[in-house]
Amino acid sequence: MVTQDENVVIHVLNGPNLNLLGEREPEVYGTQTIADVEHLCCRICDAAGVRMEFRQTNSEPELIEIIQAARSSAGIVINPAGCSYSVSVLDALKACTAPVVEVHISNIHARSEPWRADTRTTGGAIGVISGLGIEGYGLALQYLLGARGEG
Ligand code: CA2
Repeated sequence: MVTQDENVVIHVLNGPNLNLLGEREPEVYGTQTIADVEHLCCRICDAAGVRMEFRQTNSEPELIEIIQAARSSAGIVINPAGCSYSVSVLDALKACTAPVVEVHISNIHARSEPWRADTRTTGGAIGVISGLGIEGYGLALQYLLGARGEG
């Protein structure tokens, strides 16, 4: 059994409408739900002995508050969804000492709407994973968990 280190917290944050994941546009977002995303993330953090806080909000101001509260944690995985184009969310991410990895379920560079690729928030992240479905969350967590051991 891996012992949980209660002092090490990784945050997985989700923006507007991701609570509806799995309900429509399965050809773009797949059929898995936000609960499936939480299970996936929980499994990975549990195995690493790290505490995870998983949040989804439909409110941009609330997302900013959540980011601020998480700013000095061990890491943040964020799918800002429709808030990906927000200067205020970018500014909140830039104020974080926590390493940030941005995730998009779909490949925002291959979508029919070119504006989807013009994310502002990516400027506040170490890197971005886009188009690998919900597996992107797992890969982002693996990166943050690996980076933690590198001192
Ligand atoms: O691909 C992603 O993860 C996105 O961040 C998802 C956002 C979209 O605005 C971004 O351009 C790309 C949309 C989130 C809402 O997702 C739903 C999925 C299925 C059903 C309802 C909402």
